[in-house]
Amino acid sequence: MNRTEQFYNLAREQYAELGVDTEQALRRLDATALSLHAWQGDDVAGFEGVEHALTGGCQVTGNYPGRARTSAELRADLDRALTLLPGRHRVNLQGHEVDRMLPGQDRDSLTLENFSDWLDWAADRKLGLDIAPAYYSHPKLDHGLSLSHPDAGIRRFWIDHGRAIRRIGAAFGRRLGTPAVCNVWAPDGFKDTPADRLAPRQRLLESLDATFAEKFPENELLDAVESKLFGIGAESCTVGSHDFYLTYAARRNKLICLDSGHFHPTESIADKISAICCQQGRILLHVSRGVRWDSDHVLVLNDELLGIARETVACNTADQIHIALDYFDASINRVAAWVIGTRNLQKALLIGLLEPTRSIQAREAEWDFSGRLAEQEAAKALPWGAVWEYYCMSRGVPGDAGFMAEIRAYEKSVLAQRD
Ligand code: RNT
Ligand code: ZN
Repeated sequence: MNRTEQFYNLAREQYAELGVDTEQALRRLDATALSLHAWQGDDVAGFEGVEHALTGGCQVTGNYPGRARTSAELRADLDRALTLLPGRHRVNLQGHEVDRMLPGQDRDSLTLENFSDWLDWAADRKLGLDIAPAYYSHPKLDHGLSLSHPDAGIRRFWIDHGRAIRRIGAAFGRRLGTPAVCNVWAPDGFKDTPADRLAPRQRLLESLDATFAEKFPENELLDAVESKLFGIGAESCTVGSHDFYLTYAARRNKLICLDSGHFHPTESIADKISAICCQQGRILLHVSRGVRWDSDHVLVLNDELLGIARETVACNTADQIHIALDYFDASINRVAAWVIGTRNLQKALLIGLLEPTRSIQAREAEWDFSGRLAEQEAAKALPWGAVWEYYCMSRGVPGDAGFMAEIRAYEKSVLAQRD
């Protein structure tokens, strides 16, 4: 028996004394598929073969060598990252990360043919695929507006783009046997104080209803709508605010996408999860890390992430929470960004799964808030790291001390050859 197994057995005993079954926790972690955001690998640039400036507030900073320039390169990088993550996951695409564009084609006329290599790749690996329309970085994002633009022709273009992506997502769901989550996030907003906040929101509402008019069974497609507080160039008003989309999602039975980088810096989304789930709401999480104005830093194991993971474990009783990652950092190795961030999210979920919740809730039920606080704080010192390292080893992936060597080797042999 090696040291990892020895440490795990001791940890397992300690948790068992607290009524926590570590094997059950690991089985639940195995069953928690995370949707990996492909766009960390191409800096949200897409592969349309035309140079669209990065607009809509998706600011990617850094120029670390080795960015994926084609969907094939992006799949190679994702393959590498996935081999360093325990469990089986999903991959999340943007609507411009196409395999190819056909002559004369634009985003409003995309079909499955534009993503056929992605679908074959996912099917070969038994991965789920999610997808999102790309309402940004395109000339038709005009004066910062897409679905809420006053020109009906521009709105029609973006409505057709969203309708096309939903059809593609439903085709993913049919072939892969797991519904594609199709997340609508439109960057529409105003840099300075708008003269009219109502009309753009009325137009967004109509455009969304037109986008979602075509019905698909929920075993093929799940629609989500994502709110945002502000973006670069949309500091004064975001048309699709949280108030707008939470209402829309409840009225139209859509998933509400909570991006943890999209709220006031002191506002955590952890407390929103139970408030939505207790009303049969369904949630798409975009787990990210906001740092000052940037909503998209690589995840670190901090209190915000621990809180989101704990609440997700506590509320996800009927798989109504879909967990995706969403950040982009071009200042470090992009495969390392995927692996470090995703493993941190898995650690946070494991810590939530290993919490001696029954005992802590019993203290609360007895109004023993002193005991509750003592046990909550004591839980932080439990040996979750020994369970994590055993989880990695037993699922055939390197532990925390081992994965960077494999990423550095990949950088030397593949990424460094690209520029
Ligand atoms: C933008 C939103 C959105 C994007 C992706 C690329 O701030 O978070 O989810 O990150 O569409
Ligand atoms: Zn997001």
